[in-house]
Amino acid sequence: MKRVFSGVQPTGNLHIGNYLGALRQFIELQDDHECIYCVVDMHSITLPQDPKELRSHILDIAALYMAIGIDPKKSIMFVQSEVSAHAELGWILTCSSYMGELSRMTQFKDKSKGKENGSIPTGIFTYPTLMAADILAYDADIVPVGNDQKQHIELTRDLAIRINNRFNKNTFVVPEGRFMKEGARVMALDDPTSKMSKSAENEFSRISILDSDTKIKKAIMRATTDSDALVKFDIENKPGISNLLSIYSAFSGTPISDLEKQYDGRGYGDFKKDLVEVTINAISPIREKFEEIRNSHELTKVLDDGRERASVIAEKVLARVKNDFGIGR
Ligand code: AQP
Repeated sequence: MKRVFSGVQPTGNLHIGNYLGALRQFIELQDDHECIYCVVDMHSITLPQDPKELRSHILDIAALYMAIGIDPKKSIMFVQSEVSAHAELGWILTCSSYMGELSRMTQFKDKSKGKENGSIPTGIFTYPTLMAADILAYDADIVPVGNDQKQHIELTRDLAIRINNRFNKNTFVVPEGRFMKEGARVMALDDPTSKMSKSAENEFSRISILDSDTKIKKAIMRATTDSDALVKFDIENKPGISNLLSIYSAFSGTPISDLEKQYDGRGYGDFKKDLVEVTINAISPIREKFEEIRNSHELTKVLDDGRERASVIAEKVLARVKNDFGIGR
């Protein structure tokens, strides 16, 4: 069975971009793969977080994993900082990476925008090597993620191949990214030229899985479109309506071309009203399940068990890597 690894940062609650781009794949894969899903809390502290909120979001994300359908009997679920092999392997990979390749990461460029060189946190620079460690620590074959992570997966592959070539051994399994056809990159509702994000200031730029029906309706009805009232997919000239069409298609399973025909001549009002309904129908069952799981004893047990199972795998890989590098005795 092929092994799958992926993670989500607990920097806030999941939005529909995370869900459509990454998490839907997590569920699809768990029946015929060995799946390992992580709450990557060490990534969250690359930028300052309120400690109380962070701890609460870790459990929120874990509960959301289960609420969307991750079955702990089939998949391993755990919290990154509880398995120390991630940090150790992260350092080893940082030592094998180059300043040049890390400087080219677009996410680093975005997150450091507007900051003076001297005050850019080092963590947002080296974050991709920790992400590579997360994946390589499990000998993962497949990494289901959104499109925004493509470059980081490429770096992970480059590092694995570089180290394998250096030692002329299979020190690492070289993983592959897996991306959705619809929803791989959901854009912000207030600015369809940037991706939907948990940490964007405007809460109406995103729809979180735990949002109320009223908030969902408001966010969709005020989403940026254009003035020609034509429901047509055209990323270049009509990025707002194209984004909404992708979301509609991803939730309903209706191809975009069929949606264009369905809403031909009907304007944006009707389209948005139906999109509200489609979105609420898709995410309200997740919200209800989340409420049941969030404070349950079961969640604690699942994460404890996940930590033990993940540690066994990662420690074995780390021992192999340390041996190949010649560190330790
Ligand atoms: N807008 C998006 N569209 C499709 N997929 C997305 N992902 C994130 N945003 C979108 C995918 O969701 C998974 C988890 O992401 P993450 O939390 O680990 O980190 P991120 O990519 O930095 O997500 P956010 O929401 O933008 O968080 P902040 O605001 O904290 O930076 C990943 O597979 C990602 O590709």
